[in-house]
Amino acid sequence: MFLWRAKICLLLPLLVGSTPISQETDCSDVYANGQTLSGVYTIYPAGETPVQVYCDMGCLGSQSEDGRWTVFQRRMDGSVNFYRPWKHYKNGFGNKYGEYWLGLENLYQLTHKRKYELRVDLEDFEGVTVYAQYSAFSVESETEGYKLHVSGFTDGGAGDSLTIHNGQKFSTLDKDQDTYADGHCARSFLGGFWYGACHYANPNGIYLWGSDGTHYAIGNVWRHWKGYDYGLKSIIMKIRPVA
Ligand SMILES: [Ca+2]
Repeated sequence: MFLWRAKICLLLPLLVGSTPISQETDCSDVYANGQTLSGVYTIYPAGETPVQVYCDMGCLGSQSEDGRWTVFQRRMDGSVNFYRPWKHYKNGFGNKYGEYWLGLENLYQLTHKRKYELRVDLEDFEGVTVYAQYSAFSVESETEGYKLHVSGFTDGGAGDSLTIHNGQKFSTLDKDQDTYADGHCARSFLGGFWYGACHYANPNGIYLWGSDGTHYAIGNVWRHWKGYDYGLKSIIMKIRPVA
C-alpha cells in the first residue's frame, strides 16, 4: 500500500503546471510552485523572515485528498518537550522533521491574511486514525493574547473537542490567560494551549504513550475520541487556505 502510494506521489509533480509565486506564504503556495511532495519547505508567513515548516501535500488515495496543508503542530514520538514558556510558544520550537510547534506569531501572520480551514489528524497506538475538520480557523495578534477562532466542525470520527476552545486566549506555564479564575490550566495540565476552564483537548500536553490515568488529563489527549486518560500516538494540526 505504501509503495503504491509513493509511486502515485512521485508521478504527481509531472502533472502540475506552475506559475511561480515569488514569496511563498504557506504550503499551498509551495504546492502551486510545483513542489507536490510532502516534506520540509521554507515559507514566509510574515513576508520577510524565512520559516521552515512541514508541508503535508497528500497524494492520491490519501485521507488528506489534495494536500497543500501547512502543519503547525505535530506530536508523533514524544521526542520533544512541549511544556514550555510563552516565548517558545510565540516563536515556535522543536524539529520540523519530527515534533514541533510552528509558533503563535506565525499562525497570526498566516491567518490574518487569508481565510484558513483546520484539520486535526489523530492516531492511537493500535494504528486507528480519525480526524476533526473545521471550516474556519484564525488566531488574533499577541496584543489580543493570540485568541483562537475556530468553527464549522466536520466529524471524521474524532468528535469535536475543539469548538469549546473558540474565543480563548493562549496560555503557557508562565502566562495564565485562561478563564479559570482560581487556577492555572497550563500548569495543571502541563501544556500550552487555548485553555478555557480548562480543556477538552490538550494536544501539547505530556506524551503519555497510551493509557495512563495516574494524573488527570495531563496528556496529549482528545476527550471526545479516547477520553482524558489516553495519550495519543500522533496528533497533527494543519491549515490550508479556503477559497
Ligand atoms: Ca487562570
